Amino acid sequence: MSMAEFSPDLISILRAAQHIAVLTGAGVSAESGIPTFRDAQVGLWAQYRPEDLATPEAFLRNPKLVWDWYAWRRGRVSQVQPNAGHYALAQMQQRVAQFSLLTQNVDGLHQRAGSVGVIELHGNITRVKCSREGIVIDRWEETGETPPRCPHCGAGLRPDVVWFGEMLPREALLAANAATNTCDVFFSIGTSSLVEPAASLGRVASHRGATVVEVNPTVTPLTTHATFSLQGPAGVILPALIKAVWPS
Ligand code: BV8
Repeated sequence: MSMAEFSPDLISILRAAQHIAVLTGAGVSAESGIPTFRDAQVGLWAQYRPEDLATPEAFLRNPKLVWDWYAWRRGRVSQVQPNAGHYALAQMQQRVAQFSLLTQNVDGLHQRAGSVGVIELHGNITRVKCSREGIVIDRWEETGETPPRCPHCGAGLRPDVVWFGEMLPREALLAANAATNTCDVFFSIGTSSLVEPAASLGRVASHRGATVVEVNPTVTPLTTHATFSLQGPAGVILPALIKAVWPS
């Protein structure tokens, strides 16, 4: 996209912004080769819906199946790289007085692209925690049993992510609400705006008068609340937007 494609109003608003908040979803990682949550599952996992596996009930019912699904996803994340959209957000952070990056993604790609202080609303698939104590476990004995057992209490280990039906981490939610309530500009990038409570943040920002910018190839429930709707892939739009707003 060229500079001509962006509204002069958007460019001047971003240049003047003191606090930009950004909410990202699986769409930001699509161009890294990670299928979005609503893309069809592949291979062995094609028979399952993510919503049916990403729950405490699924883990209780079949801990090995859920552990193996996350182990497969962890392996896939380790083989991909951040894309131009991730890097553009790390650059934006350098250009703005205050920048809050809230992500629903669990792949850690924002951090690998250089973003700091990332607020992980749904946890991080590269971390593992004890299913009983809730503490992050870095090392465990591989006995061939899956899921492996907590070295402290012997309970099964699980991914350190927020499953459907589970509360979001309190600190992350407080930080996300604070950023939403104080930012000048709220970006919603690569999310279908369906999963709560993250999906409400854009509407809250819009209702309090922040400028809301949506970046998504398709229309979502947030689009009608957005001040600017940039329709296209994040990996194309974001680098072009950075160049247009901060050319030096
Ligand atoms: C909770 C971690 C208290 C696990 C995930 C209020 C109303 C209705 C329902 C609820 C509600 N409150 C709670 C619920 C229930 C539930 C919920 O929201 N259900 C939905 C489905 C209706 N929420 C919860 O359970 C949350 N907990 O609120 O606790 C509570 C509990 C029960 C009842 C009441 C209160 C916990 C939610 C967290 C779940 N964990 N992930 C894992 O990853 O395995 S959510 C999962 O979905 C991922 O984190 C993912 O990021 C997230 C959201 O999906 P998106 O990121 O938006 O991805 P999606 O595929 O949907 O869309 C991709 C988008 O990208 C598309 O729009 C596409 O067009 C776009 N795109 C594609 N390519 C590109 C692109 N955009 C830009 N560039 C591209 N190249």
